[in-house]
Amino acid sequence: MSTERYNAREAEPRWQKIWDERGIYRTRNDDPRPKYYVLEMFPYPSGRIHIGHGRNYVMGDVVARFKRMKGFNVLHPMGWDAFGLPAENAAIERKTHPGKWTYENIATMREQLKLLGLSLDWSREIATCDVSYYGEQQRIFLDFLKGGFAYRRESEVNWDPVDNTVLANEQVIDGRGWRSGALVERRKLAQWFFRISDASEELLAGLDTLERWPDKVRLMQRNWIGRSEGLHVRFVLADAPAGVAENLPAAIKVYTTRPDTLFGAAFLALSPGHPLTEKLAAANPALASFVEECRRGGTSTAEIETQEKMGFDTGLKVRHPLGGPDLPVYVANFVLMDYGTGAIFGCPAHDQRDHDFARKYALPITPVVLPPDVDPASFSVAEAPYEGEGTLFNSGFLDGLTVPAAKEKVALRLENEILGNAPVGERAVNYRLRDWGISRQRYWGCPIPIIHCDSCGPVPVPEDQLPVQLPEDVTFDQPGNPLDRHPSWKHVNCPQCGAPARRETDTMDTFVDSSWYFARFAAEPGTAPLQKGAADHWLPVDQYIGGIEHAILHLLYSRFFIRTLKKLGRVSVAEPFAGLFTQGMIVHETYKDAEGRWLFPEEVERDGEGRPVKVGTGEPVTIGAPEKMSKSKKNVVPPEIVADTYGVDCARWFMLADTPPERDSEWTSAGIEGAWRFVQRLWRLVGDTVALAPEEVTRPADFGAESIALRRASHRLAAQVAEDIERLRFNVAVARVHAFANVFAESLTGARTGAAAGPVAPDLAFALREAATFLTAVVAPMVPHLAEECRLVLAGSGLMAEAGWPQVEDELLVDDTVTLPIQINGKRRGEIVVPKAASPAEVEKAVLALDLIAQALDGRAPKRIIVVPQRIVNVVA
Ligand code: ANZ
Ligand code: ZN
Repeated sequence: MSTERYNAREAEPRWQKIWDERGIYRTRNDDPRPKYYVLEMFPYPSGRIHIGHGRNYVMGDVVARFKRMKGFNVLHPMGWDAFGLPAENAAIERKTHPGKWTYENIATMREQLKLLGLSLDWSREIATCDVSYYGEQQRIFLDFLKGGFAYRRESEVNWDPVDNTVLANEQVIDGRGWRSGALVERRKLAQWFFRISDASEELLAGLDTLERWPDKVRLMQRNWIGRSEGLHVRFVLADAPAGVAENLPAAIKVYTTRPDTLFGAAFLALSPGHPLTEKLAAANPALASFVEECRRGGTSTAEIETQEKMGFDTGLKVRHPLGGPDLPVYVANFVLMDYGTGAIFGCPAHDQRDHDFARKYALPITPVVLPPDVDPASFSVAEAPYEGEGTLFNSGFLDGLTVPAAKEKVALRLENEILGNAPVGERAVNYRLRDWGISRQRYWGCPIPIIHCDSCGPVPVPEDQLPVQLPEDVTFDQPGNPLDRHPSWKHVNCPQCGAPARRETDTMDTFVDSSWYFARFAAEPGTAPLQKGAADHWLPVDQYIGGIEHAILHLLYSRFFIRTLKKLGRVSVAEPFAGLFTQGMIVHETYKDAEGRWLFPEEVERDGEGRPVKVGTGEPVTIGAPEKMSKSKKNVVPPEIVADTYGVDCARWFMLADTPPERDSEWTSAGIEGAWRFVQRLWRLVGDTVALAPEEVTRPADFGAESIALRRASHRLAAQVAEDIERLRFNVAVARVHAFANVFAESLTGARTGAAAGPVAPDLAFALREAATFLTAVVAPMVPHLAEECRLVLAGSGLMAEAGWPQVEDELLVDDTVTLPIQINGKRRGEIVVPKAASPAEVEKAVLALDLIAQALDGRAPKRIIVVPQRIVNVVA
């Protein structure tokens, strides 16, 4: 028996070096094997990684290694989502350059990822801030522009009036600028957009083809796109009171999904940005200042929706389209300009916002939908609106109809009513999805390749002047965009007329950078970043793995991007990710010292009585509940510490073992120690095998019962773990390995006992070596370093990293035993496992030998035993 411990600290770097030197994980596009592309969402280079970041990379790595063993040409690349605000903040705080900070972080994190033993093709590494990458992105932008998928329009931004700068949504905290603390205002600015809303329907339909995506994510995307079917209704203006404004339109068009509630309408409301509002405000200073007030506060939808409802009565009235009383027209802060028509009718009895509004402005609340089985006399909506299904009442020709039937009837009636030369009602489909504003007033991003000329307008940067590179010499000592105040960068001549002109100083949203990086990985290193042949070969990504926080925007933008590239003829695929998996997080306890300061786990130990204390000082420490690992709470574990103490294979094993991969998993020292013990056990099982059966054994013609039993277990292990990994059920795979280890250990003990009398029989030696080989192969994707070491002991040469998955013999998978229930005098008393081929006489003999029979019969012989083959055994006492 081998007593030597497995020394991960020595073995792991040694194997990593060998893999590296042999270039084992380099992928070639011309490899003839079938392709498999596995990708984890690439990281933002924020500084250092902790073990909590590692889980999705390890999961992806298991899949990559497994698919290689299964004979696929696997692409498993890594890169960096490297542009973004944190680098600028770091530049401000540390007086460094964002690029320097970013590339330094990348260097650190690359080494940390390498430590995890990931089978990545590092030759394809990219950072989105590499000029070669963002230069191609500028070409894509210009293609989008030419194809009509990009355009410029005025749109609102968050404006910090003290710092005189545009703020990103995440820089607005409780309505105030993050640095100045000033109340944020909304300002209009000309910005660039991608026309994603035109793709709403196809993005929705495409979801149905993504069968290997979690339902949850598909639902989130569906809701985000937010398709709704409703009616446009024109409300005719009554005669305006004197002095309101001149040249008013004849009617106001609203969008409603509840035309059935028209008889409950109490008011009309216009968005503060509605053209009619603007017209009215021009003649009404009080309204103008109300609109001004609405502009305060951030631009995010969440912010607009949570604000208190505010309205301004314009004095205008409209006619009710179905003959009800005239309705007042308000301007209201909760009506969005860029949804529907920017105008609504309000029905306070059946909508929460309208209810809030009606209570505030003392408008009538008339119910028109009666819930099922409710007496109209006792039904009240004074306190809360009723938003459910029911039967129409108080509604003239609609009375007695269900909500859907009433919707249909109103639609039919209004569609056929012509006013001027258009119908009063028109069916309409709306989507919540807005066009994607990509302009950011920041330095650290991909410059938008446009030149603004006073006479020619916005002009694309000509092909031969691309890429537009970011200038290096910038300062961050004052607020605002450094590109804007750079002395020379933006001053260029117009490519069309040659007159002095200005570069666009906005850069692109970093979501653009992450919308096509997976296509960049497809191209061989050193070649053009976006190549049709390469992208078509590798895309879609077969398995994409990442956090649920990216369920909506990143995935939706990437889907739009690839669809658009397809329309432009640059790729042939429509959907970028065929399979998606969202992994759970790693959580860890938090620690605080007596003063309430966070402590790192390595600063905490247990004293003699098991109480947590601070290392060195012995001060008491309070332990908090497990939370997502985060730098700010210090509940992080650096990979280096794990590698040095236990080896990264232990960390990998633990991350896969503990919980289903989609759920959060708690990192504990007990857990990682358990993983360590199991790694040692695997090593011993292999060592023990070699001690008993040191030589390669040729396959004997016949196998004894013990050998067959072990072989069955080995082959079942290989078959089942393969399926588990295919389905990403890593924890189940680990559980199977544990169970197998027990079976294997028993066989080894049996063989050792037998071996006292002489050498192990060749059939058993073969089965033992096969078991060890299978076990090594099956754990190889999860603990790749240990597997190499085991293989070396078993086979003497070759690399596990280049080995195939074990050949499973199907006949060893069929179960050849059957479990029969045993009844004594008609009552079920137990069961027995017998070979399927056993004769009734053999079954009877086996049953009689059972303790439970002897006990039940008190030593007497049974009157009769009836064996129904494959079904049941009946004993008559
Ligand atoms: C009258 C009504 C009565 C409504 C009722 C709802 C309930 P979805 O399903 O998301 O499409 N709406 C329309 N345009 C709006 C805008 N620009 N800003 C804010 N709200 C707007 O929502 C459609 C409903 O949201 C519409 O149906 C409209 O209010 C409102 F008992 O019309 B409803
Ligand atoms: Zn010009």
